[in-house]
This record gives sequence, C-alpha cells and structure tokens, in this order.
Amino acid sequence: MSELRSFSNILVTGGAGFIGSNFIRYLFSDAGFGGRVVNLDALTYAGNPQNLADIAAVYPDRYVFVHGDIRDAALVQKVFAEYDIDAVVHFAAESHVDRSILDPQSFITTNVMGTYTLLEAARQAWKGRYGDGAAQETGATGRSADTGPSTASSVLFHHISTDEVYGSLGEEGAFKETTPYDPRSPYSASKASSDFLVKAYGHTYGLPVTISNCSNNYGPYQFPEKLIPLMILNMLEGKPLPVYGDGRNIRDWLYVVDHNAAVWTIMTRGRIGETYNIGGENEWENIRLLHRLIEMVAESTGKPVRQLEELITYVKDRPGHDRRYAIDCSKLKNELGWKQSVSFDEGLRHTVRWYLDNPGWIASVRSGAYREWIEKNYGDRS
Ligand code: NAD
Ligand code: TDX
Repeated sequence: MSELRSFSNILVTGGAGFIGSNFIRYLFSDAGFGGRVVNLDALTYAGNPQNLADIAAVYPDRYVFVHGDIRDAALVQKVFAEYDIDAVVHFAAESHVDRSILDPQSFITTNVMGTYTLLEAARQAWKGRYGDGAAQETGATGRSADTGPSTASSVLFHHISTDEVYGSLGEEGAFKETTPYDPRSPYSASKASSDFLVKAYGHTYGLPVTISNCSNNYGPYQFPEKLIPLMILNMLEGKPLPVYGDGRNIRDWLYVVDHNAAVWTIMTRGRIGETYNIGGENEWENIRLLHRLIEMVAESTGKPVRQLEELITYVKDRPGHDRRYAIDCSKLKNELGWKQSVSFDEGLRHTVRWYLDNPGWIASVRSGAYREWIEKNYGDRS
C-alpha cells in the first residue's frame, strides 16, 4: 500500500501564471491542503498576481507572494530557508512556443538555468533531510516493487513539464513515458533540458523528484496568446482568427483543473524518481476545435455562426510546427487512479463563459494599467 505524503510549506514557482494560479486555487480548495503556500513569481508579461487576489485576502497567513526570479540564486536560497520549504512545484517557465521561435534567450535562461538554480537550492536546503549522495545507498528512488507505489518523503521536488519534449507524432500512436525525447522548438528543447536536469539531480544526489509531462491545457486565466483564449477574444472583438498552416495539426486538450488534480496525486502518492504523463485523451484538429468554439461563442453571445466563421483566416505556418501530440496516460490512471473529470464540452463552455464574464481581467492583462498595478503593489519587493 502507498503511504500518503504530506507537506507543510509548499513553494510554487510561477504561481501567478495560468496553470500555477489554478494550482494554488486547487490546493486551497479541492486538495484540502492545510499548510502554507509560497508563490515565487517574477511577474513577466504572463504573470498576474490579481489572479489570486481572493486567495491572498482569505488566507493572509497561509498564502505568501514573493516577487522574484527563479534565476536569482540568493533569493531562492533565502526563500527555502525563510519559509522552511519542504515541497517545490515548479511551474515557472517561458511557455509560449511562438515567442521561443522569435527570441529563445529567456527560454534558455529561465527554463534551463532557472530550473538548475532551484534544484541546487533544494539540494542544499534538504541535504540534511535525505542525505547528499544517498542515491547509491538507498536506490535513490525510494521505490520498492513489493511495497507499492511510494515511500513517504519529507521533501519533494515536482517538476512540471510538457508532452512537447517527445517531438511530433504521425497519424498513429501516443507518447509514453518511455518514448525517447525529440524536442523540436527552442521551447521544447529548453523544457527537455530542464527535465534531464531534474532526473540527473534525482539519480546523482538522491534528490526526491517527480516529473509530469502534460498535454495542452485550457481554462480560466490563460494568457490570450494561446490558441483557445486568443480565438475567443478575437471572436468577441470581430478580429481575424489566425489558423496556422492547413489547420490540421492535432493537440490533446485537458482542462486545467484536471491537470492540477493529477499533479497533486503524483505529489502525494507518486513514486519518487518517476515520470508520469498527463493527458486529456481528447485529440482535436485545430480547425475542428475552432468550429466547436465558434458554436459555443455564438450560443453565448447571440452572434451568428456564419459571421464568426467569416473571421477564419489561414496564415503562414509556425516554423517547425509539430503535427500531432497524443498522450498515453495509462501509467497515471492505472497506478495512481487519476482520471479526467471534466468533459471537453463542459470545460470549453465554462472557459468561454469565464472570458465573457471577466472583461476587466482581459483589459488588465492587455493594458499598461496592469503593469502600473504591479509596480504599485510589488515594485519594491523584488
Ligand atoms: P504561463 O506563461 O501562463 O505562466 C508562467 C509563469 O511563470 C508566469 O506567472 C511568469 O511570471 C512566471 N515566470 C516566468 N519566468 C520566471 C522567472 N524567471 N522567475 C520566476 N517566475 C517566472 O505558463 P503556463 O501555461 O501556466 O505553464 C506553466 C508550466 O506548465 C510551464 O512550465 C509549462 O512549460 C508547463 N506546461 C504548460 C502547458 C500549457 O498548455 N499551458 C502544458 C504542459 C506543460
Ligand atoms: O494563433 C494561433 N493559431 C494557431 O493555429 C495560435 C496561437 C496557435 N495555433 C495552433 C498552433 C498549435 O498547433 O494551435 C495549436 C495550439 O497552439 P498554442 O496554444 O500556441 O499551444 P502549443 O504550441 O500546442 O503549446 C501549448 O501546449 C504545450 C503550450 O503553449 C505549451 O506551454 C505546452 O507545453
């Protein structure tokens, strides 16, 4: 039988971004986490502390926001010491493929060097707890075929990664945890590098690590550069809907809360040293997805479907555009009992509603007022 891991002080990096902010909300609600959450975020264009303003107000003692950069070793070490961190969930990253093609540098410094900086801080902070170099003596992974899924661990580094590290699929098959890495964009290459660093710290130093590689997420608070929110907002504003290439690239979509439930399941019950794939088992060609979204926006706004369809504009393809992603998440399902709980129709409908109901959030992430708000509230804390 597996023993449930428990934590007191969780460091969430990138918790002001899309998935990270949803994860913190999840910790305080469905997960029933009773400890303290420290959110370390540099507030790049993609980070918005307003995403968690309600959580900050309700849990002033259990939610701490630290405005800072994961590449800042001194700051990261200070956070570990000051808050007695016993678990890290590492979301912070440059996350948009198109930006990585235009300007890869921050992807390398944040995703690779930033991950290294965090791993090193965790290793130093936790040395006494698990024993540096314990890998060889204990088998590093704390796993045993006879005792089942996990051994309780007082500290854990969970790394959030992507299915894009596995490359691109043809018409058949799905990525498994054993699929060889074949990253093809600067973004996915930087994420692959960070995955390897995490694995190396597990093997070499015995750092208790787990990794998850997830497919495309969607839901509330996603920055409107990604396909689904971009298309919703462009429909509302009557702007062109840019479809890359022939529109027949395929992505596997998962509702963000289901991703976060999987992450928490792995953190509390997953085997140390293991990678788990997370996916929606929900493949859609981009153009088909866009037509479904058009129907939903039309239903919610009363705009005629025809009028929205006329906005569809085929544009030049993304360089190196991966054709198809699909995830085999049977390991996570069979071993830890996780499963998707939100159907695509339900999740998309909720997402469309959320963007319609939150024009203030949309205006703020697109305007200088948002930057001014950050400056006023967090300007002196970095
Ligand atoms: P996001 O771009 O919405 O948020 C990233 C957050 O990280 C922002 O709050 C940003 O301010 C912060 N950040 C960036 N650089 C930083 C730095 N140097 N120091 C501290 N904070 C920094 O990203 P997201 O879509 O929420 O993705 C979160 C994680 O999940 C990433 O690691 C990404 O690779 C992974 N992932 C995303 C998806 C997806 O579909 N969005 C799918 C699989 C995996
Ligand atoms: O305007 C667009 N038109 C278009 O056709 C945009 C923004 C995208 N696309 C296509 C490209 C992809 O085939 O839609 C698909 C999805 O694009 P993105 O939303 O940019 O996501 P993707 O490139 O698949 O990467 C996402 O999923 C994996 C996240 O951004 C990554 O962080 C995650 O790792």
